[in-house]
Amino acid sequence: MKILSDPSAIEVIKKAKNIAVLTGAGISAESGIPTFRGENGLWTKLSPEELASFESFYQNTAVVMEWYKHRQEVIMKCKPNPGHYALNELSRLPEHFDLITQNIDGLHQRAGSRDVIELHGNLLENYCIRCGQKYSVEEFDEVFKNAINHVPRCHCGGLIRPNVVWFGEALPRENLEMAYNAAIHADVFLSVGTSGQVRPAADLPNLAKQGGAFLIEINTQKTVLSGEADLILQGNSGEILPQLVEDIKTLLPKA
Ligand code: BV8
Ligand code: ZN
Repeated sequence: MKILSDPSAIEVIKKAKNIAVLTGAGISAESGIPTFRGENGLWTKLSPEELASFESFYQNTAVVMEWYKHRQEVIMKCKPNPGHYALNELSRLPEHFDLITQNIDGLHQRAGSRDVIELHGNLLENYCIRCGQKYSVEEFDEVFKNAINHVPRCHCGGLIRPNVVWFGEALPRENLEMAYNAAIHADVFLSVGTSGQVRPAADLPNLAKQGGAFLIEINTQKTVLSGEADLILQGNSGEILPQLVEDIKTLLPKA
C-alpha cells in the first residue's frame, strides 16, 4: 500500500538531492528498548536529573552505573528493526544523505548504516574520567564484576563512566556541527521517533525548515514538532519507514 500520496511530498522528493534524518528513542522501541517519556518510558519511573547528569554520577556512582549497566545489557540483547534497515536502504537513494541520532544504542550501525552522527554518545563505550582510558563492553563487564560497592574504577584509580552526553554537558562539537550542516542543507528532513524535548537536538527539524526543507514527522503520537511538519505519518516507524522507502525508490532514480 503506497504511503506517499501527498502531491507536494512527491514533487519535493522527486527533486531532492539532500535527505537528512533525525532519530530518537522511538525508532528503537520496536527493538524492545524502552523510550524515555512514553507511558512505560525509562524516566517515568526515574527522573533524568536523578540519573543522567555528572553530578548524580559523582554523588550516586553505584546507582547511576547500575542503571547504565542494565541498559547496556538490554541493548546487547536487542536487534535492529525494519525501521533501522529501511534508513540504511534510504541512504543509497539521494545524492547526499545524513543520519543523525539522539540514540546511544548503536542499532543504526548494527543495521549497516555508516557515518552515523551520534549526538548523545554511545552506551557501548566507557572511559576513565581521570586518564581517558577507553573500556569496551567486555572490559567494562570485567571491571564492573570486581567493583567495590558497584563503583567501577580504572587501574589508575579514576572513575569509569559511559561515553554518553549527560544533561548540562556539551554535545560533541564536531557531530553537532555536522548535524546543523545537514539540517540547513536538507531538501527533505525526516524526524523519526523523537518527542522533540531535548535541546539542541530538538532544534534540528526547525532549522531544516528554516533552510527550506520539506519536514516529514514519523511518530506514533503528535509532538511539539508536529505543528511545523509538512507531512505527518502517524504510526510505528518500523512499519512506516520500509513502505516510505519503497515509495521513494520509485521517485528517486538511483543516485
Ligand atoms: C546542553 C544520553 C549545554 C544519556 C540524553 C537546564 C540546565 C542545563 C541544560 C538545560 C536546562 N534546560 C534545558 C537544558 C538543555 C537540556 C534539555 O534539553 N533539557 C530538556 C529535558 C528540557 N539539554 C542538555 O542538557 C544538553 N546539553 O544543553 O549543554 C552546554 C553547552 C556548552 C557547555 C556546557 C553545556 C544535553 C542533552 C543530552 C542529554 N542526554 N541521553 C542517556 O541516554 O542516558 S537525552 C535523552 O533524551 C536521550 O538521548 C533521548 O534520545 C533524548 C531525547 O528523547 P527522545 O529520543 O525524543 O525520546 P522520547 O522517549 O522523549 O520520545 C520518544 C518518541 O518516540 C515519542 O514521541 C513517542 O511517541 C515516539 N515513539 C514511541 N514508539 C514509537 C515512536 N515513534 C515511532 N514509532 C514507534 N514505534
Ligand atoms: Zn584511568
